[in-house]
Amino acid sequence: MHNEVDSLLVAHFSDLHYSPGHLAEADRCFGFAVDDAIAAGCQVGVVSGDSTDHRLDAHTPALSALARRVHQLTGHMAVLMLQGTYSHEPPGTLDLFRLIGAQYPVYVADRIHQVALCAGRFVPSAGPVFDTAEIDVLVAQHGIPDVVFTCVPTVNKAVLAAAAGVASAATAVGDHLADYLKAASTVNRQWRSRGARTIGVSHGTVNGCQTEHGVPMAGFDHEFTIGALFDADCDAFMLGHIHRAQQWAQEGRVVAYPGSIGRFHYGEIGDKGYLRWQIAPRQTEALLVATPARQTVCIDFDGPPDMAQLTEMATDAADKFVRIRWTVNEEHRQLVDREAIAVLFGASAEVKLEARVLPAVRSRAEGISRAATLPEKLGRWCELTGVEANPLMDSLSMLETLDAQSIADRVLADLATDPVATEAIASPPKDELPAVITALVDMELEDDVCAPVPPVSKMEPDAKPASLPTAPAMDWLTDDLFA
Ligand SMILES: [Mn+2]
Repeated sequence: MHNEVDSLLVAHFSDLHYSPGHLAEADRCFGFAVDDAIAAGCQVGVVSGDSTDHRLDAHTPALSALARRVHQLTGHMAVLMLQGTYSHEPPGTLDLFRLIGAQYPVYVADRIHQVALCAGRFVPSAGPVFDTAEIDVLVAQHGIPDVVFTCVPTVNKAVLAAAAGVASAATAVGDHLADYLKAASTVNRQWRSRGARTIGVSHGTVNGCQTEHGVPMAGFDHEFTIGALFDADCDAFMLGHIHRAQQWAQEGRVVAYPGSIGRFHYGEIGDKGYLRWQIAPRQTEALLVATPARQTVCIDFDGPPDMAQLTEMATDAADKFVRIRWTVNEEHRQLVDREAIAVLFGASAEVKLEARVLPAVRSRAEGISRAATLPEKLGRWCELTGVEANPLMDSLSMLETLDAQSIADRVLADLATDPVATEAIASPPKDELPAVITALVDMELEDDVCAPVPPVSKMEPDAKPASLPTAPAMDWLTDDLFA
């Protein structure tokens, strides 16, 4: 099949994330993709990293499920597995897969290098790229390869600097990679001139790509630029790491992410699938074949959930994974009827309710607990909140020394001598005063000042404007308390 202009069919899977938690989703989707790739007659399989989600023990059912699928593939095609993110796929995880090839082998790419696939056999380069002598020997022994891979697995900077032969360790990873890809392009052109197809495979972030949440990745610390990838001069560049499918084309060459095989998180947008590549020099295409990934429905409320809206949503949410999030103030948290929501979405595959409760932020009255007496506490509180202390102190001493009747008599007597203040009777202050005391007494146990203290100044017989808290002094009532 090699050395011809006809297309090579390659099945490209990525970010399988096999793990106990993701097993059902990963295996339903990867199982579908493997069956589909075999049925479509794909000739080569590529897994571009993150086959597993994290370190897996040998007895984990997820590991054997993954091995079974890869084994199934190798009954029909050679498979190249690339090392992905270390935290997902600890180095060495893939070693075992070298042993499970059936009719065709599994090749594990865990270093930066090139590897030729010759009639179902992988022949790697000794160094980062094939040198001319190696190419001559390879062609003499195996003929023209069906395809030559340029492999750039997840690497650390030191390894890359060594592989690319770049002395400056301070240079960014992206620069090293760009240097390496440029070096690879010279070799790729040689292969192409002999009739071999060329494929790049890597696991990393392309600057400007879009995440599965629709967020563009922009910055200087991303591994590749699209330009650097096209500079490698591969007919196809197969990427892993980003979970959203996307592709770029230039002069018949294509760079693409298939995205993750399944939908592993809420809020991931777009189809999930694998890429079926048709690769011919300068005539490459990549088609996303959707997998039966789970469907998720997400809604966020700024405030308590709107039950009418949820009722409407629920009609279309059967068998889907539903996440409902809301943000409420602490005092409104009881307004949400979780059970009613769960009943609404009874037919859904999963209902995840996430409440974000905004705590009432209390102003701390620092040092108030160290004040020994009630008047001292009141004094400290007035100091911290900017309230004039004298009228409150007078009222406090009155409360401490007189009974209710005497206080009332005294207020009335003062009013009789000061007719201007008569209106103050309209709002009987008597009921409000104990609240002040309660609030202050509470402070002995807790330093919080949480209850809005009633405007005590009304008790001031003179009702002088000066005794009323001035506007800025009242800020704590409205602004600070719940800021
Ligand atoms: Mn991944």
